[in-house]
Amino acid sequence: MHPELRSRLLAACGPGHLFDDPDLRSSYETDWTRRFSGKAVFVARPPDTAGVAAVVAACREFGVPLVPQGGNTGLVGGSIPRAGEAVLSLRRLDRIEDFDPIAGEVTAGAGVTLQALQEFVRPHGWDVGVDLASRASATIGGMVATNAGGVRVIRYGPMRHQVIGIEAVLADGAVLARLPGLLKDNTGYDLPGLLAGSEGTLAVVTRVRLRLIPARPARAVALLGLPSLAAALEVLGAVRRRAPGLEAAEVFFPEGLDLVLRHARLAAPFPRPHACYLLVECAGADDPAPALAAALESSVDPASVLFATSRADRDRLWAYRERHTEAISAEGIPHKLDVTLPASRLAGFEALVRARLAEAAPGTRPILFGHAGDGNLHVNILGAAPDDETPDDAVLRLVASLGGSISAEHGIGVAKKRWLNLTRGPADIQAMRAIKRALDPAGILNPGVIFDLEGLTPPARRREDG
Ligand code: 2HG
Ligand code: ZN
Repeated sequence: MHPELRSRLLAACGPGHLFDDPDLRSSYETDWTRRFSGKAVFVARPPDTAGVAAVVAACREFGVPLVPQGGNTGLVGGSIPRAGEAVLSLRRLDRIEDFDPIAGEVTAGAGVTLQALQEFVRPHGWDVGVDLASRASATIGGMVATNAGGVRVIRYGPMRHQVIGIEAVLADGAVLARLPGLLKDNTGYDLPGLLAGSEGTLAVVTRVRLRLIPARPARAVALLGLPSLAAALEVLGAVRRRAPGLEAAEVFFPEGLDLVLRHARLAAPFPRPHACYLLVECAGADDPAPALAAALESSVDPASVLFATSRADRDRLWAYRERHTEAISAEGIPHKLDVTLPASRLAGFEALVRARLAEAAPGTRPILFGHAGDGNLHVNILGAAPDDETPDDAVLRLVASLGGSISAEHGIGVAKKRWLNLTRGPADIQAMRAIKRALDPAGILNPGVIFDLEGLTPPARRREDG
């Protein structure tokens, strides 16, 4: 590293927070799937926004591209280095500030984990609108940068909908400050909305002002065993119409449940297996259990439904769904295809995708699960070599042909950029490229994520001798 760059980075990060030792770097170099990894030239961990701005400015000057990283729970290779980038870790920006218990708003540093924020606001009667299984590690900055979804999108929308203000460092080191979070503020372009979901390619999110939702401690969960996904969607329709406060509607199948039972050492939920499982959760100010039970009464066999209301019992039912990712990972390195289908095509998609995979990539094992309420299925595939894109191609083309999206909530990263044009037209891609060029002309921020930009390469490194 150029000595001047090193001294500027050291000044920005402080001792012990700039390292290029391979042992210290390694946890920043592989993503959660283990399918994507790359060497970082160094890892910089600044403590605050000024430090992030100084790192970005110095790296731009010395031509070192940066990969912003939060909790490194991404699943599309978008938060780990690929070809000579440095990792800019935001984890030290972990302050929770300016909590407003009356308006239900809070400001979180990019490195605050979702769980830490939940634990901070819940005792005050508030909650965070987005919740997901990786809550202990996923950070608010990363969740905004990827517009994370999770299990409550049907009720509260994805992360972008929670954001009312953003502070971010632009590619030249300038700080974009839109933190006050006025609910009504039509003053020019909605830059916070643009940065949410930009996957670290346009700016580095440093702080976020979030709107909170009222905590709803009265909750009821039902887990149902059903003969098909079509039957599960029918039951879900009845719950939507009749039960108040539906917050989550998740599905999984026997092949995934078997992995969870084995790896998490859990007892099977029902004495006999079912072709599809539906988990629904309702929440409200009053106990939602009676209304949920009534909504299910006429459409399900009582022997195939389990109810839970206490925290411990609900967690026990949720474990069958939430532990899918880790159980699959314990089995091998999966290909993860996170797709949305139009509601009317979701049930048919299950059989189609299994058949398409059997034909295009025989011997691979599909494991399907996901957020039935918003048409989002996670097609995990085991048994394919990490660099064999045959199964990915087969699934994503099928999804596009059915009018779906090739990325529901995980982003494009590097994993899906090859297929961006399946569901985004030329004018759309052209506009996105123009935005990238305008905001990051030197290509310093997460290059190679979402798309490759010809002619937009980081500036030549300053020579070692300066
Ligand atoms: C979930 O819904 C996450 O649990 C992870 O989005 C999905 O592992 C996956 O494919
Ligand atoms: Zn998900």
